[in-house]
Amino acid sequence: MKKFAPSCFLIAAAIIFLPYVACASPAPSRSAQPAAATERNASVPDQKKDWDLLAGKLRSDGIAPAFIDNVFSRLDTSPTLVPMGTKIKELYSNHFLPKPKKHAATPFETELGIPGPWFKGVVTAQNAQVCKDFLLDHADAFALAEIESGIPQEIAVALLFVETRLGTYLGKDNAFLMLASMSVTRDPSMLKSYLDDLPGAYEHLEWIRGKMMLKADWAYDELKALLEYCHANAIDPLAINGSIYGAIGLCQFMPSNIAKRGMDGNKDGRIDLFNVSDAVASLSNYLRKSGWQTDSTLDKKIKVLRSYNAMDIYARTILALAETILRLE
Ligand SMILES: [Ca+2]
Repeated sequence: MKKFAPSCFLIAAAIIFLPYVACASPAPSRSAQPAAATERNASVPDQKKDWDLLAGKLRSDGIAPAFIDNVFSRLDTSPTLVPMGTKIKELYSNHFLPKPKKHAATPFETELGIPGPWFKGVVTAQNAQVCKDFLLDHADAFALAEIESGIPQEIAVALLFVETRLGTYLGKDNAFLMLASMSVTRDPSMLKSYLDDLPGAYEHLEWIRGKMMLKADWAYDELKALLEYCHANAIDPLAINGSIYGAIGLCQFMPSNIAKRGMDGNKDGRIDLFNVSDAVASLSNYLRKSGWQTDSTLDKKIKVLRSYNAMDIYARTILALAETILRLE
């Protein structure tokens, strides 16, 4: 949830080694591109058959047939291996490869009271000022969200900054294509270009296959949620960009979270995560439902933020940036 030269970029490198991102934005890697992106973006064999099977399954699962047919008839792109390949590399590295060295706290971290690690370059006075200016520009939206959820405004704006640089970096990948591709990439034989780079990968093919099946099923459910949301709100799925794993909007929600935790912040009758009021209300509601309490311990707050994005560094960066905003003159 958090990119930019944008925060996502900051995260991108770290992400590759990070664990599965749970909810709102599995995503720091949204902008991450594998080293051999061109080669790895090779199409999945027999693409037409894959798309036809996927469209048929979606129709049989209750998505409006005419809507599905319209979307797939305009889809002129092959499935891409990037989202599944990147996810498997991340999961495999985290499970089988050596962990990074332990972080040593800097004086700045100690003084701020939020031990790192933090995403590089995010927790600065300059970024805190940008966040503060954004709070002033959208004062009503943040105030209402805080009243309704109890989530401090500096936490909400810091999360938006880490996720999408306050909406200035919303992801460059089509969310529909990413999720659809991930849902049809189910066999390790498809990921040779990724597995060749992972030490010992061919000795753990069944483990990899199991993870691929889980992630493909997860992506299919998210794809269904995305299509249901788009159909209900007359949105073209092919027009929505997002993260490499299909997270969308300023707050980088996974589509299934829109129905569960999305909020209509500006009260116009629909949830639009590309609208500041709706995004702030939604992310605040998400954190409230995850158990945020302002008087919680640091560890508890980290735990709540990690329900939004599983990376420890993600949670610490948001808390440190929020504290920096509070300390501005
Ligand atoms: Ca709205």
